[in-house]
Amino acid sequence: MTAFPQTIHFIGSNFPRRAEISVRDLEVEGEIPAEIDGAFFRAVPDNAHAPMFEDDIALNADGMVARFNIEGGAVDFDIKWVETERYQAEKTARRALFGRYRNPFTDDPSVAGVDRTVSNTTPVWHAGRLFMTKEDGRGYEINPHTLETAGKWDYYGAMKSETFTAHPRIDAQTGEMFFFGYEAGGLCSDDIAYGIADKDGNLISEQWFKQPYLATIHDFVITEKYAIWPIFPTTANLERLKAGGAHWAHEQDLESWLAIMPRYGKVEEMKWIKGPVGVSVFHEVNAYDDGDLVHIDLCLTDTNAFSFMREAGGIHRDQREIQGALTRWTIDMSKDEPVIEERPLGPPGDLPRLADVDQGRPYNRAWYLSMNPQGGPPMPGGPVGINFNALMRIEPGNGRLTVLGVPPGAAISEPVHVPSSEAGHGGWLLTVVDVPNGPPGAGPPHDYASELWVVLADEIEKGPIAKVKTGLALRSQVHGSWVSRARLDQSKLKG
Ligand code: V55
Ligand code: FE
Repeated sequence: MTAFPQTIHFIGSNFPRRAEISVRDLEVEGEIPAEIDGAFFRAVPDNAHAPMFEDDIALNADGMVARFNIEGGAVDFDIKWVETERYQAEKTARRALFGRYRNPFTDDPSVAGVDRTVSNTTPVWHAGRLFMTKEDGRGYEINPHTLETAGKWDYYGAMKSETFTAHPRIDAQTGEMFFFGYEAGGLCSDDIAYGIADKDGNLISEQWFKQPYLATIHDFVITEKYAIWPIFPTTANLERLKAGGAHWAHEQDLESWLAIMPRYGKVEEMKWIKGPVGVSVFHEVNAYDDGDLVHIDLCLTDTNAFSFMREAGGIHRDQREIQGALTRWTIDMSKDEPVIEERPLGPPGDLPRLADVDQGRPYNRAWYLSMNPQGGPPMPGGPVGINFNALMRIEPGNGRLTVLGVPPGAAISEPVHVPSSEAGHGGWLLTVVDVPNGPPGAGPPHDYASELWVVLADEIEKGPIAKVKTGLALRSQVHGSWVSRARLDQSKLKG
């Protein structure tokens, strides 16, 4: 194909942009507090080439790394391709050579054995290095100053896992990064690798264990005592892949699992706890210890939220009929056979964020995206195909909920939290809002304008205190990360 399909994966804010851009001194409406000094890195899937197959999906697009650099109230914007092995092979050929999402059996024979990962999911900062990650491969290191790709990261050969999650968890007090890879032993292996990197970025442990079925494990959680993998029944199947089919299919009749072990312990100490049947979670908010109790807060839905993962499992349900809630699972680890107690915490939604210092510890606020039914028809785009249109702040202790609305028909993407050093100040959120109405008569992708909103993290209902006008209609972000100036200045790679 040389033309792009006209499906939800390629229209609205998923319209291919395919451009590396640098813009200095974006227009700022209002004033950005001087303490907001650093970089907001964003993972943006985009298509370097039209896909090989008409039914291609947004999760399969090449990774781009974008950055809003904020300094002295001024904002610069940059976006560049992550130059993966796959990107380079296709660049040379001037066309797509890799076929369906996570299915190498659909590739052009010329790229057999070439690493397929696209690094399109999360920018991760740890120990002075920036990585672009996707769960089907290893991360690629990016120079945070130039956005150039430095190469694949394997801890100087120490890491054996072939995959690295897009959702590692960093303990802000110890500086350690806890992470895992699933399908760690290669395509459709049932191995999970659990790794810890110390505050200086050295791999200090890697242990492997097996999962009960071949699930997609997008995220996990840590507490001060435990590492925990919630496992949901969206499964892979090698025979289906060989037949050219989907990597993932949701299995509505299969139970979920919690795998829990001491975070510095041995995988032999793992406890397996059975959970509800058929449910799905992509992102956990947080988890923490409360005496012998462990609370795990999740963005739970009653089936898989991605239509193509449902349909591959023979589940035909309208996107708008999917039920869910921000949900707390509590287990009592003093019991020989702990069970999951479940209660709702808040309205449905996804893309949760936490202040870095709250990771794995008792916390009293979090933010996530949701759908406001009064917000007008949602803008198409994003990984699922429909964008969120509301940002929520929740206090999990008491259920207090506040909402940041956006203009009718606008889309909002996952925020980052910027802490303040002022006592009692909750810091800020930065989030990209895509506002309908581009220049008169302009067609896609110029029919909306992307703005970076600066919001008081504890008073989101008051609306933005500053808006940065990019003058562009940006393609949908997946996840983002905030990196302070102090950290950027101490980066391992220099500008
Ligand atoms: C997700 C995103 C992915 C992926 C698997 O948000 C799951 C969930 C952007 O890529 O490959
Ligand atoms: Fe994610």
